[in-house]
Amino acid sequence: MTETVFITGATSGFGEACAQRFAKEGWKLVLAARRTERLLALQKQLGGKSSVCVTTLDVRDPDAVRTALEGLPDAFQSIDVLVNNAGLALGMGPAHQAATEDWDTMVDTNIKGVLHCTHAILPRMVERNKGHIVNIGSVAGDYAYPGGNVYGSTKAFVKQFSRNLRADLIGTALRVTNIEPGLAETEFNLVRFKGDKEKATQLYKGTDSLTAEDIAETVYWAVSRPPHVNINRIEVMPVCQSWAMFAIDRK
Ligand code: NDP
Ligand code: 8X3
Repeated sequence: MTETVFITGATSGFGEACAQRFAKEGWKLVLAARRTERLLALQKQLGGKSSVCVTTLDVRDPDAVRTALEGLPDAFQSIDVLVNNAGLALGMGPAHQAATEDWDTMVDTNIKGVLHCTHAILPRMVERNKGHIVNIGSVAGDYAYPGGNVYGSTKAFVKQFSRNLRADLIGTALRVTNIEPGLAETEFNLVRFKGDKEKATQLYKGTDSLTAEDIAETVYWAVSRPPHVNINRIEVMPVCQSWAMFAIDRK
C-alpha cells in the first residue's frame, strides 16, 4: 500500500526537498505551509491531486491544524510519517536587544507548532500502531552561540520532546527521530534577517554548506530503516563547520 507523509513547512528549504524526496519514492504527500501559491505549484509538479494534497495552514493555530487534519480527503487520512519541519529563527542579536514579538513567534512556531501537529496526528498513529514522527531540530539545540538565545532553546525543546515521545511510545511500533542540522543554505537566514538578502547571502559566502537535499536524504534514510530500528537523533554539519573555543572576557 502507498504510504503517506505529512510535511509542515513544505514551501521552501528542507520541507520542499523532503516533498521531492518522498515523491520520488512514490509516497502520497500532504504538504502544509502558509504560502498557498507555492503549495499549489508543488502539487502540480509532484503528481497532482491524486498523490499530493495541499493545505494552507499556520502551525501556530491549533484549530487550523485540527481542521486541516479532519478535512483531509479519505485517501490521505492515514498518515504514516509526520515531518515536523516548519520553523524559523528571527534575529541574531543578544537577548537584551531582542524583540519579544520575535521570541513569541519562535516559541509559537518551533515549539507550539510541533506540539499542535503532533497532538493532532499522534493518536491516529497509536490507534493504527504505525507511524514515525520526524522532528527537525538543530545543532543550535545542543550548542549555544551568541544570538542563538531563544531559537536554540526552542530546538533544545524539540530534542527533549522527541526523546520524551519515545518514552511514552514504548510498547508501540511507533518511531520518533530528531534530525539536527547545522549550517544549511535555504531561506532560513533570509527569514532570520527579515528579508535582508545581503546579510543572508553573506552568512553562506565561501562555505560549502549543507543543502536542503542533504537533509531530505537524511530524513528519508531515517524513515526507510527496517521497522524495528529507531534512529533517535542525527546531528549533521557541513565539513566546513565546526566548534570554536569558549568565549572569555578578559579585563
Ligand atoms: P526555510 O525558511 O527555507 O523554510 C521554512 C518553512 O517553514 C517554509 O516552508 C515556511 O513556509 C514554513 N513555516 C514557517 N513558519 C510557519 C508557520 N507558522 N506555519 C506553517 N509553516 C511555516 O528554512 P529551512 O528549510 O532551513 O527550515 C526548516 C526547519 O529546519 C526549521 O525548523 C529550521 O529551524 C530548521 N533548521 C534549519 C537550518 C538551516 O541552517 N537552514 C539548520 C537547522 C535546522 P511558509 O512561509 O509558506 O509558511
Ligand atoms: C539553524 C542552524 O547554526 O544557524 O538551526 O542555528 S544555526
